[in-house]
Amino acid sequence: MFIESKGGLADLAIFSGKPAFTDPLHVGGPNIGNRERLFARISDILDRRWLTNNGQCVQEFEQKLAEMLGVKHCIAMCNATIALEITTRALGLKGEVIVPSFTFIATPHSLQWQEITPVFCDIDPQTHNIDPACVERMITPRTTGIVGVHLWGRPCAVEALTEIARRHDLKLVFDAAHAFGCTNNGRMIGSFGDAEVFSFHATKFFNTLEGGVVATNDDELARKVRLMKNFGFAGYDHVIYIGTNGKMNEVSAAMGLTGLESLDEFIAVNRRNYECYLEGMATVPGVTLVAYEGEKFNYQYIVCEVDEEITELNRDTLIEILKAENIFARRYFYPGCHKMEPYRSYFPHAGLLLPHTERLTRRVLLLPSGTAVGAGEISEICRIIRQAVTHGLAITDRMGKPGTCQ
Ligand code: T4K
Repeated sequence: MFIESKGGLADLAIFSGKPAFTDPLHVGGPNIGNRERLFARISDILDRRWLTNNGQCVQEFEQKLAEMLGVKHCIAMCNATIALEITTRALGLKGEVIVPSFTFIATPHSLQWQEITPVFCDIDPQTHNIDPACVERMITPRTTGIVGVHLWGRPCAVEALTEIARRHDLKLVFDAAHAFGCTNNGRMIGSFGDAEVFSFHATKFFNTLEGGVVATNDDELARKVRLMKNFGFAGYDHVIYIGTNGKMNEVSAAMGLTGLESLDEFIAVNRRNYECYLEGMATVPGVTLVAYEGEKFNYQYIVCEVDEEITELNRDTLIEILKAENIFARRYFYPGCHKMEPYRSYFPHAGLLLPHTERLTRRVLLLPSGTAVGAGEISEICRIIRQAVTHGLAITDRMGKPGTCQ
């Protein structure tokens, strides 16, 4: 897949060298489980002529997830964004809800969509997760809940947030979109707070094409979520609640059941890739890999922080260099939700309260991983980054400082 090793500065594709890779390498390249098993399941679905609406595969998938996560209820959904909307609605959240700005835009959008105000909170620069001390400072009489995000699959401060929620009588939801298969204090993420929401989008290491799941131990909440994801139907011709359509279809559930059978393998590949990156980056000054230590992780995201003072190379310049080589690195979650619409218009000064978020959005870089990437590719990616950093100043002089590329 890759063509040649890079030597000097002139070899870099950005300066007209040959790209290192013929095919693009992506951050979110999907993992595919066993095709025969998947096709057999889809064939059964077609034979049964039951394609959605709480079919056999969805029921089996929900049961397997609940067993794996050690939680009473798992409700499969069409995606995590709708799952977050339904969960926060079913919990009766209104007014203001505290969320990190350093997250995917779906986290605040799921609230704003219901005219709940997302109040952006700063993060702990070490963990990249919402800072409980900051959460406490943002609470007002209008606050009804907190949505913590387990960013990169690293658990946020679950215990501290639980205590704050208890003390202030707030609901606590975790956006666990990144955290499938991960633990907090040795316990599977999925049963913390009032509910946790996972994403099984194609770009996640475990996917159902599109999909998500709400996990909760709360019987009443589970009942409401089930009603709401099915238009509020409690039975034929019997609607008792306002609802929407959040259902997972049978083919997605079949993909999920098949993926579960390869879950350990997906995680092993991610872990091996992460270790290859650790080794390859060890000799790159100014580029630090986010650490996965002390818990069970899925290792799906390879996250770097670029310290421009050391690299003498802007993070965005590095992205351009990699792109020319067919390495599609990403700068999740630039520029921070508070700087995207409608929030930047609603809260033009939010950044003043988010210094760590603003700093991190200028430093973070995600590198390709997953089953489409192996040790050879990673070694080459690291070599290119090392090469670029070695010539950081010369490259910056030659290219200028983009800093504003989208
Ligand atoms: N909360 C958090 C914290 C989240 O990160 C997310 C989603 C959500 C909530 C909401 O979950 P969902 O409602 O999506 O279930 C992607 C995903 O679309 C999004 O699901 C994910 N987070 C986010 C972190 O990443 P983009 O804008 O980066 O997607 P896109 O289309 O650029 O794909 C990323 C890369 O993956 C591409 O460069 C190419 C590759 N790719 C993508 C797809 C779809 C493939 O190789 N094959 C594919 O099928 O948002």
